[in-house]
Amino acid sequence: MKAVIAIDLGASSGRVMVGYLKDKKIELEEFHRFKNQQVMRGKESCWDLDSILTEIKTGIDKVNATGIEITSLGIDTWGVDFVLLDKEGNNLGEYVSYRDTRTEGVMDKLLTDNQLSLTDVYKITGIQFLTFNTLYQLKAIADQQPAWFADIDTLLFVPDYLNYKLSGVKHCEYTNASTSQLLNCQEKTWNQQLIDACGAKKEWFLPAEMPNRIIGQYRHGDIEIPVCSVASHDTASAVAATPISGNNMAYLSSGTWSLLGIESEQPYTGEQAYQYNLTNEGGVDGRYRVLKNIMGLWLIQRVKAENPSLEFSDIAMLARHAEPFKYIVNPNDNDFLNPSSMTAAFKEWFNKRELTGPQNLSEVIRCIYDSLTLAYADVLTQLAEVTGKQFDELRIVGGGTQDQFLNQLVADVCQIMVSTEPTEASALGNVVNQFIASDVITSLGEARQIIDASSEVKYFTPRQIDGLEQAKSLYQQITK
Ligand code: LFR
Repeated sequence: MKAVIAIDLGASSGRVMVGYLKDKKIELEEFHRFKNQQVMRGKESCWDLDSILTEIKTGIDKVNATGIEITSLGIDTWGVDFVLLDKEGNNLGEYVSYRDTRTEGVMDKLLTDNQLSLTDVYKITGIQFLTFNTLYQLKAIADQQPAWFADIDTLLFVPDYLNYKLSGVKHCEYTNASTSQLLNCQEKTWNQQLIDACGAKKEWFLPAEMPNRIIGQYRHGDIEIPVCSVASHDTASAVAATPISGNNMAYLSSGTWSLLGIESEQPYTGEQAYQYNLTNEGGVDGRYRVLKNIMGLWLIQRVKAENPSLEFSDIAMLARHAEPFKYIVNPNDNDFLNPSSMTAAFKEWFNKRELTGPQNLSEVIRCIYDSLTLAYADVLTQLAEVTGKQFDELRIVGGGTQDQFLNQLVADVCQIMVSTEPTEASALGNVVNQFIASDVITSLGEARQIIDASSEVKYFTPRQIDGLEQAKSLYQQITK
């Protein structure tokens, strides 16, 4: 039996887990779970990376106390966010989160200041335009010129920073770096023109290295564990753990974000892909994750936080009992990115357009489910058009698979066979990538077979539902 530690950080929690490989099956055991949420530092919405680091070490200690022999540890987190270090390796500024308002209006400013067009940026990077990409966060900093700006020596993405704090080694991992919108999509190297455009310096960036390699050691007391640079973007790890089979399967990584896409050996950066704002993020083995971000279960999580007595099962029940397709929004509207109240943001969305909006909690929740699944259907159609594929199965992975009502609604609205599992996709991807790094598993294909064999796959067959065509055309009008 072999065992590794997977540290999987999400936008609402962090987990330290052990992944075991035994008789060609993978098992996960959670040793430590802690809350993660944005905290205000002055006016900025930030991550508390210092506390996160303490929690990670606590988790490693808990594993170590059991005496299990550990081959390595690996960290995956969300994308785009980074830490700036001075020459001595001290961090500069706060650990600002991508949901902070500092990037409002910055994309336009970057384009105007540098006489660049959206297509110029897309042709280089193949990355979708999200207001919070690293490119715009850096421009926001450069324009504000904080007192410490001249001291910047190195930029580390969040998982690379945490690896650095554990091992003392500065490293840059490719899958997370690809979310920055600063890498050349084909060459996978930093693009000088975009670095100049956001006011950064080439010297701050380390070469983006392919994942699945040991980069250093974590030493603490009598503990010494090799640190493995895994596919450190959580979505890249989740896709690595998705048992993609055949050519006509799309995936949906369903968590705080819904990431719907395909895996491809080559990027899609043509006119149509640009029009649809499809992204070509980096995956294991230099593959591309051709996908699109949809606002995801963040919408539900925030409504739940405003109604603390609700369990997730109550939420699905409320949705089930409300009238379908009565209220539809564009879930990707920036109004939902970080509002002070999500429920109020929904009401406001309709008010702004002088439309009648949801009247009660149950209608708000139903509106979220309907709007999300309509967005999934829309992205599936766009992907089919761009890639010429005819999808016959959508594999849903991640925490969202626990919502059976949602799984069935996805099948019905997208009119596609849905399969689900694994739920712990990012952590499992993290685990198998470490086993690949230590030659315990030989390839990603083998890893996916092992994961599939270790999962209890469930299927959801599409049913005919009333009002779907009208709902789809309303969705098109809203999002035009
Ligand atoms: C999901 C995710 C998405 C990325 C968003 C922000 O956790 O990593 O892939 O677009 O968070 O980084």
